[in-house]
Amino acid sequence: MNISSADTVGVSLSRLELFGWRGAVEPGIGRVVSAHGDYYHLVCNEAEGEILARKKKSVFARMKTAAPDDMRPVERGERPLSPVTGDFVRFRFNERGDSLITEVLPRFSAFERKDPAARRPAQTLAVNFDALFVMMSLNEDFSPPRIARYLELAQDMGEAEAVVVLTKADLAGPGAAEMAELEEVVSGRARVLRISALTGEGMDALAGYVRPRRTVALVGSSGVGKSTLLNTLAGEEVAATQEIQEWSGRGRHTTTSRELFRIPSGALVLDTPGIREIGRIGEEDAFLAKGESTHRWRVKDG
Ligand SMILES: Nc1nc2c(ncn2[C@@H]2O[C@H](COP(=O)(O)OP(=O)(O)O)[C@@H](O)[C@H]2O)c(=O)[nH]1
Ligand SMILES: [Mg+2]
Repeated sequence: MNISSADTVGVSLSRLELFGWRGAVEPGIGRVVSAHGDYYHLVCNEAEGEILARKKKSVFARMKTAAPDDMRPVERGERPLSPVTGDFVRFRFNERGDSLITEVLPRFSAFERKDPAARRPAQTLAVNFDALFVMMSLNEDFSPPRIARYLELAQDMGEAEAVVVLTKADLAGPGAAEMAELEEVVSGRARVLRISALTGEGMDALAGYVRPRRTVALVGSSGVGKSTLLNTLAGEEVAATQEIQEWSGRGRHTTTSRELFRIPSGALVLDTPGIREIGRIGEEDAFLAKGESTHRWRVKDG
């Protein structure tokens, strides 16, 4: 891929715009490229590379109530959004130390795991993406019900397109009946693409999504090939991948946090760990990780 795409020729774009910002360019706006506990790495127009920022405590402090947090129904929007990787934020730049994040700007898309059964806020898996690649491999991991669940969650994600990306097309895949089942659950709600990072099969079809200043979010179970796809698109190893464990056919956990990469073509790719790593290990997690015959949430406590 070529860095000097048509998109960047003749136009001088700020760093923030190169990282996907499409609003008015003002000082003090950054994009979160990774989050590590209380620390956030931001890209912005104020500095080269990445700067370190923390949340301004008085803005993001949790409200104190008598009830334990997980017993209190939390309405969306009740407290300020906490930044996650992919967010655009306002921050107070500090040249000599940590900058302070003061606000999370509205998200144009968000992929969330809502769980009405457990009374806790939705888990935000990816934000501000133009395309959501719902990835699943064509080997043992293949499960149409899981894809159905992802597409269900993607329904109100905002201004973005969901694309089902079936990986490892070079391996002996599922039979015709299983493929028909997949087609049925997708039922025209999303394009279905088949790729192999190994042979390059189907990679051309991704070009329409992997474009300068557009963000592609990769979601799907651990081991399906998300980081491998990122590396293939980048043309170099930017993320660690894993060897599938022979005995289980399942991957080990390599990508442990979400990270946003700008690849040489100018596209932005958000790599995520499998749902199990970012969620609590519980019934709902197993649900997305393994797939079930029903598309409903299990009610955990009743
Ligand atoms: N045969 C085959 N293996 C692949 C392909 N893409 C990824 N893999 C392998 O699948 C394993 C898991 O890949 P990884 O990218 O770490 O998965 P992630 O957990 O979704 O990020 C690694 O051993 C990769 O080499 C593919 O297209 N074909
Ligand atoms: Mg990974």
